[in-house]
Amino acid sequence: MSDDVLYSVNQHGTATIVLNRPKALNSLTYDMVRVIGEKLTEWKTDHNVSVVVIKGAGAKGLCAGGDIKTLYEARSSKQALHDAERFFEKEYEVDKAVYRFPKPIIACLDGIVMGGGVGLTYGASHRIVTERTKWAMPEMNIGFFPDVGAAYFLNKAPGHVGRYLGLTASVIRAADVLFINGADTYMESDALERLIKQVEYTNWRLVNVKETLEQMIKEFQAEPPQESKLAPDQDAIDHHFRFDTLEEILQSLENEGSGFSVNVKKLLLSKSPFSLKVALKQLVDGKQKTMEECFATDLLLAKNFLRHKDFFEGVRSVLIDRDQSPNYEYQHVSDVTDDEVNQFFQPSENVRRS
Ligand code: QUE
Repeated sequence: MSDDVLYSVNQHGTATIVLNRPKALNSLTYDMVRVIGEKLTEWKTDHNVSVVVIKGAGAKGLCAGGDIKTLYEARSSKQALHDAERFFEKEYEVDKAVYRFPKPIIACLDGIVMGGGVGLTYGASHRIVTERTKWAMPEMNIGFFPDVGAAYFLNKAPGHVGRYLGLTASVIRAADVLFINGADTYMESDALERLIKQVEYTNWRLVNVKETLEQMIKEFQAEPPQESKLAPDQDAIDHHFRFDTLEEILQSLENEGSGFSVNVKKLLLSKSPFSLKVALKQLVDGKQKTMEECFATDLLLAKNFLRHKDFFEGVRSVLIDRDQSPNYEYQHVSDVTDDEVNQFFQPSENVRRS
């Protein structure tokens, strides 16, 4: 067994999961999500575990997402395609297990928390952000779509801010993660380290776990250093992103012509037109879905993207060749038909391919 994920249980009832692939920003492999899933299943009913801590090793942060470089292999081998499908199945299963976990989970959203890192921690009961937090759903940068349950949790953000974040892949800081309901508490990174030490030293067998934990977190809690950037933009975001088609959103941004709308339009036009349309439908449909239904849709879409040119072009241009000039299948959103988008929400054996 590799040590890409570390786990431990101390004698006082604190269990810890450490994502331990710091050279790859702790991006998640199949073996990592498998081990996390096994431990959560075990700890759910283990009377020696009262509290779970999830954190990342190294200075950069919690987790940059999935191990995209390995997923990229799926383009050239049947075995790699099968492995990639298995990764998404296990990853989403573990994300769901975090939502359902019956004991407190403290998620340390310190530093980079993106994509798969967001998915792994969104369902945790006590999510803590710091001055170092950089949070994003960055999948639109690689011709993919905001997965790991984003159609569920981005719809928990105020107004249409979740759509904006998913489609533009914007990076946000602590105050905004709180604003979109992606975290529960702010504290300084140093304070978070002290909190976790105190959690580890506490004998959870002797106390009311929930009350004691919440009292403890309160003692370290502080006000975020920067104000929310999204809150002042929310009226503009809601105005432009209230539409259910990309054509209308882009037209609305064009009509306005302010600095903000020009920038947002430019951002959207840098993405795969096909990915944009699939993601918007996923997020619109997600409003009516349960968390579990959102993950089921994500699995279907992930498997279809593993068979679509734009995902590999996106990954190639950002992480392999780093030329930042993807040659996506379509040039304009108007070239992508509703029929093709709708087809993509069907199992892969039903997707027509050219
Ligand atoms: C979009 C993404 C990811 C990304 C960049 C994007 C992602 C991901 C990584 C990543 C970064 C550094 C690594 C690594 C992976 O980058 O999901 O192995 O060392 O994991 O624009 O979705």
